Amino acid sequence: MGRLGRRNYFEFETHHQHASFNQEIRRFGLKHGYASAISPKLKSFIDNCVELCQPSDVHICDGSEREYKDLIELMVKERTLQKVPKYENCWLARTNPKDVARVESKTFICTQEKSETVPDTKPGVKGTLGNWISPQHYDEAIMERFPGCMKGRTMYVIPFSMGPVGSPLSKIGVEITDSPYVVGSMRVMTRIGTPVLNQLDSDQTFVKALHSVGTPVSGKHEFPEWPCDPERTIILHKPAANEIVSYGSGYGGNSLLGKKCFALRIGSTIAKREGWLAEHMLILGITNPAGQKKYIAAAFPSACGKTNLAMLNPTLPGYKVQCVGDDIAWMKFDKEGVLRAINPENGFFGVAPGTSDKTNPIAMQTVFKNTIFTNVASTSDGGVYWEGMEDEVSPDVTITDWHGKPWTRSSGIPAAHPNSRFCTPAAQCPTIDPAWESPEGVPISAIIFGGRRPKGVPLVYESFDWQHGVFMGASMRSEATAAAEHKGKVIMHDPFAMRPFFGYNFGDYLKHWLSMERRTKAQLPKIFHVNWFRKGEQGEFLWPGFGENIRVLDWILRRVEGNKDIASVSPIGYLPKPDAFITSNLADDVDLDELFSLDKSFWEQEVSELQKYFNEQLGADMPTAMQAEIDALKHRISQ
Ligand code: OXD
Ligand code: MN
Repeated sequence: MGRLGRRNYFEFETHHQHASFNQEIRRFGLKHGYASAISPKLKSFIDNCVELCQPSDVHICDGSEREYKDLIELMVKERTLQKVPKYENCWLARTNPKDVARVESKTFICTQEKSETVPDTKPGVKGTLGNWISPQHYDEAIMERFPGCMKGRTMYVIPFSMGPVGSPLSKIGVEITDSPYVVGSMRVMTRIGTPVLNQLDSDQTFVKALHSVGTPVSGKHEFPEWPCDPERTIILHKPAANEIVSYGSGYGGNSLLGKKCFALRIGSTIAKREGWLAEHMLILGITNPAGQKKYIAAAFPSACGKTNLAMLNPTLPGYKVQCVGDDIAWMKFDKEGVLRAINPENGFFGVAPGTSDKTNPIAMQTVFKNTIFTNVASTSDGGVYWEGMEDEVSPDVTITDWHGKPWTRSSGIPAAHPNSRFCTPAAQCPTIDPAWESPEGVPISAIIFGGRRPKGVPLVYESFDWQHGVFMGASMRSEATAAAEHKGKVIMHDPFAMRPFFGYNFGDYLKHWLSMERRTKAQLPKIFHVNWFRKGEQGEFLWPGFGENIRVLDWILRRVEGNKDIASVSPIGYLPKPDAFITSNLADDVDLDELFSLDKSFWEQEVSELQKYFNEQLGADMPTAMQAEIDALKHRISQ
């Protein structure tokens, strides 16, 4: 175990003195003069990380423009970034091809007891609802990787706020990293620097997040411009200590620790303790032609169109959709019983392929300034390219793929990695909602669940009540996408779109959702399920999607307003009555009958698959209310 022994480096220790911190900082040459504004807790955290990682330098980030420019310059020098000259302040990173997605199999939650993290699976069945690590193995995993891992590198300290600085719904974190790419991206995705540090000047608690890109055991980086250690990558969370430790990957959710690690995994455990919800949901506001505005939150698995829906460009005249957030919602009932939501993020880390003027014109107006692109292709006229942009690039430009190799349409491989991303400030989205940073959050009237379901699942249906809605969330399934390491188009269970992001036992998570019904005064939002991805016999999509999805939102809004005449009861929930949908100017070949058809044998199979899934994955942790919902669904289908 070496000189440092097996001591826990991140739980604050009282013996750390102010003076020792200042000595460390002097020794490592603090670049920004904040020592006096740093709280003892933060000093202690930095001190521990310095001792463990032994960086050559410590840089406390102030979040300024100047600092950002310096970091960009450094990354260009180190060839981590290249300029994208066609656009204003845009940059392109190409990662090591082994570091391109979240690594769910290497992501762990540490609790004393395994049952706090994962449900009681049936004997012999591999659990798919998270990975547990014991406190001992957690410490060992850190000590096998971190000692001296920042030698010769600068350690950046990023104070960041999830949510608007100072909002009662916001939370503070501090990420320590050796990656300037992470600092630059965190500056886009969260609020960082001096304003946050000022919030920490008392002895306020914060989430401690330590990240290193790591060094392979061989000591050699395959791609020096994108250092990482894919063989030993590990992402650790310890909810009891509000702690995140990530090693070996510089990419996305593995390294921008405010996003999945804090806002969802640690966030869900804080939410459970404090009685609110931290969810993988977009938030949007819809104004109808009468000028009435409502907000909804919607959960879809990664890469299923959350960003497209959040930036929807309605095809129906008189409707306006505005974006509050595209990935995460923190929601809490206020004193009046209204569910209020904030987007804890400050930017969009969106999947680039598939984004075009046709699918998401608002994103196309958003992402071509102040953006860090990762693993997209580049064009000879100084721009970027990805699958879906065929009509947006001039035919005479040549394209260089995400590996940096010449590419043509006949190459037979994608030019951009399927999980390539844009990282863009939310504030520059032309449809950003005026209340997107409102400290009290926006009032949520409806919650939508959805996934990619090529067969059997209608365009939209509504739950009978809250408990049935919770069951609908728990029953979510979707085709696998490229956001994580899964292969192929298998239909995966992804309850609440949270399967990769639960911070605690899914059985307890369900009980937490169910408990909302027992809150006094809570005005529970209505719950819906949508499926934009149903396919016909020939494999063609039955629904045009994108801007046309406003027709579905319109029906949802009218249901929220209490319109009873537009829905009829079906075995799976309320379905729109045939004439309840606005169909004006909808393409003639949209077959609404087929889109809403329910096939008895499909649903019999679905319910038995759900029963099997819950039995195997939840075992004794299955709430009785969920079994009651399965039984009721089975009964209704058999009628
Ligand atoms: C994301 C994801 O990056 O869900 O948002 O993978
Ligand atoms: Mn996501």
